[in-house]
Amino acid sequence: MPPMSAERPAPPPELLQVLREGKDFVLATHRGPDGDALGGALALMLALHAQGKQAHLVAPTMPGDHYRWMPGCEQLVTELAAPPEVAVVIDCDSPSRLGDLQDGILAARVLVQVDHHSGPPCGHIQYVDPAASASSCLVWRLLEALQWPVTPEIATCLYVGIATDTGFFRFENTNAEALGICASLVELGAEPYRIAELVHDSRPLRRLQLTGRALMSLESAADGRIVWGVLTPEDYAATGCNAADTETIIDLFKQAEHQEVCVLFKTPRDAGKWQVSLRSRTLDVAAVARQYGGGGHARAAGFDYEGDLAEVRSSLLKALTSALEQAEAG
Ligand SMILES: [Mn+2]
Repeated sequence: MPPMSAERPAPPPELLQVLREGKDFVLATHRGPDGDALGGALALMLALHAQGKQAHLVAPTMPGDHYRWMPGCEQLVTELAAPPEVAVVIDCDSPSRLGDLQDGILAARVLVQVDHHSGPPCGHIQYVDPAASASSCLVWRLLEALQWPVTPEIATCLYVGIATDTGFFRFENTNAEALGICASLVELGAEPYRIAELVHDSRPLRRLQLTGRALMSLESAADGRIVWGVLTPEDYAATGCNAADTETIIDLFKQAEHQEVCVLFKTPRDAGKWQVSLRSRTLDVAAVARQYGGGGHARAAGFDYEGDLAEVRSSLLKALTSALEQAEAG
């Protein structure tokens, strides 16, 4: 756990200058944008608009319905019109997660990375702090440093980002800064109850049905310390779900007693292309994900795998078991 009074890196002056002086921005985030990706990017977009600047938000895929209500979300597009002058990539630990937008974004004259993941640096200017609960915290720090006003709409976006990335203030990354920022956001107009309702507590039935299928698939390994589930194209088809409906399902796996690592193997469409998500109590699963070309956070990571489920499952369970044994021995 990060120390309580960890030094918070201040926004780099060259980034503040780019934001102050730039006229035209493209903000980009990862495929399957989650609450933090959208919250941080939408907040920055709205703040740039309020300064009279052009700012467009792109993501390779659209978010789930439970985020579409967010202020500014109707302006999100999935295609880049032209190579951007200034691109700000938010909450995206690897350029590959920009999907088809990757080449266009990387061609920006000025490329900025704002993130709380601990992946390899990307772009000309980085503002990265892995101790931050959410990328939305970094956007808050930027707006504070710029002394740009935080409207109720911006406050709502940032609150969604911080609330979702901390599992509504339950995960290990919940810290004093996140809670303090959220208190300020509520004073500025964010409505915690309404946001929790819209994001968390009003889901289409199909999502609950998909969740049920994932829970029914659960199995365990390593004496219950590893819990894993599977979602196949049949599960998505039978419930009418798409890839965006999977978010937060793995977080339910964490309720299994004795578990130290949870895994969800999912493939919405193609039985040979697996997206593997990892969650852990103590183990650094980002290190394990990196062995498969993925990444993420120590407690929440993932990777893509092309091949058989049986193959990736047996290899990953082996890798996780030995990582758990090593952690125990060390
Ligand atoms: Mn995040």
